[in-house]
Amino acid sequence: MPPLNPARAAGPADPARAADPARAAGPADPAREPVTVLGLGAMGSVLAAAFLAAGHPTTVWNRSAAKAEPLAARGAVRVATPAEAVAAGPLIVACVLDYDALRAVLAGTEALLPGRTLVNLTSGSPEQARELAGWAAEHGLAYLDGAIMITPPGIGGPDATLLYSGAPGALARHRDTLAVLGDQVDLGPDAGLAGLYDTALLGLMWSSLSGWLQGVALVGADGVRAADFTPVATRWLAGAVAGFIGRYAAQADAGAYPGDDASLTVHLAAMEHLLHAARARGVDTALPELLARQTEQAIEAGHGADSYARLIEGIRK
Ligand code: FVH
Repeated sequence: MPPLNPARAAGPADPARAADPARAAGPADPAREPVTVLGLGAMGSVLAAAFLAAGHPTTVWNRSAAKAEPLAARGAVRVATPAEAVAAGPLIVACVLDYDALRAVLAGTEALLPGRTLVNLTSGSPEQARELAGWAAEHGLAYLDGAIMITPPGIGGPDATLLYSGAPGALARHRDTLAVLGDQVDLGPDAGLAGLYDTALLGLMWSSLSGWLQGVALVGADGVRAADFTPVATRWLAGAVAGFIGRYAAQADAGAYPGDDASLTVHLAAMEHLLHAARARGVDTALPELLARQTEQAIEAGHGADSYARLIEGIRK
C-alpha cells in the first residue's frame, strides 16, 4: 500500500486548531506557508477554513463573491480575480465543480503560473487530470492532482484521506501544509492515478452500500431494525471481508485462483439462498441476480472449483 503521510502521523503543530475548521481562526502565522484557495463551494470553503484554522495566511477567490465573506470575516484575504489569487502565493488549491470550470478559472493566469504549485482537488477523470498536467507543464506550473475521500464535515478529522498524484516533489514540498486536510496517500508521478483510484474507490463504496441496503431490506422484512443489523454487518465487513480482499488481491495479480477457502460452486449455492429469501419477502433481487449471473458464467466456463477472485476475469473482459 502507498505510504500514509508521515507528517500527518506526526501531527500538525496545533492539531486541535487544524482538525476543526469550525473553530475560530487565530491570526495568520507568517511562519506558515501561504495558501490560495480557488472555489468556495461546500468543499472549498471547508478547505480554506482548515488552512485558516491552522494559521496559514489564506487567500480566497470564488466566482460568486459572496461565498468568500464568512472566510474573510475569519481572516482570509478575499480577492476579486483568479489572477490576484494565483499571484498571492506559491501554493494554489483548487476545488471547483469540474475541470471545465477550472480551465475557465485559470484562463488568463498563464503568465503568473511558472514556479507555483497547483493542487487540484476537483473531481474528474484520469484523462482530464493527465491533460491538465500536460497543460501545467507547458506553463511551468507543478501540477498535483488530488482526490478527497471524505465529505466536507470530515476534512481535518481522523477519517479524512486524500489521494495525490502528479509532479514529483510537489507533495513533499507542501506536505505539512496539506496535512491539515487529512492523511495523504502518495500515488506517484502519474497525475491520472488519483482520479483513477477515486473512481475505483467510489465504485467500491457504492457496491458496499448497496449490499448493506440489500441486507437491511432483507432482515427488515422480518422486523429487524437496520440499527440492530448494522453492527454485525460492519464487523463482518471490517474483519472477515477485508481479510478475503487481502488474500484475493494476490490471486488477482497472479491470475491464479485456488478455491481453497470457498469455491464458486459453494458461493453460488449460498447466492441461491439469498435469492430465495429475497423473493420470499418481496425484496428486490437485481443485485443478487447480477452476482449469481457472474458466478454462473465462471462456473459454466469450467471454474467452479476456483475462488471468488476468479470473477475478475469476467469483469476485466
Ligand atoms: N462535497 C463533497 O462531498 C465531495 C467530496 C469529494 C470531492 N468532491 C468534489 O469537489 C468539487 C467541489 O465540490 P463541492 O461540494 O464544493 O461543490 P459545490 O458546493 O457545488 O461548489 C462548486 C464550486 O465550483 C464553482 N464553479 C462551478 N462552475 C464554475 C465555473 N464555470 N467557473 C468558476 N467556478 C465555478 C462554484 O462557484 P459558484 O457557483 O459558487 O460561483 C463553487 O465554488 C467537485 O469536483 C466535487 O466532485 C466534493
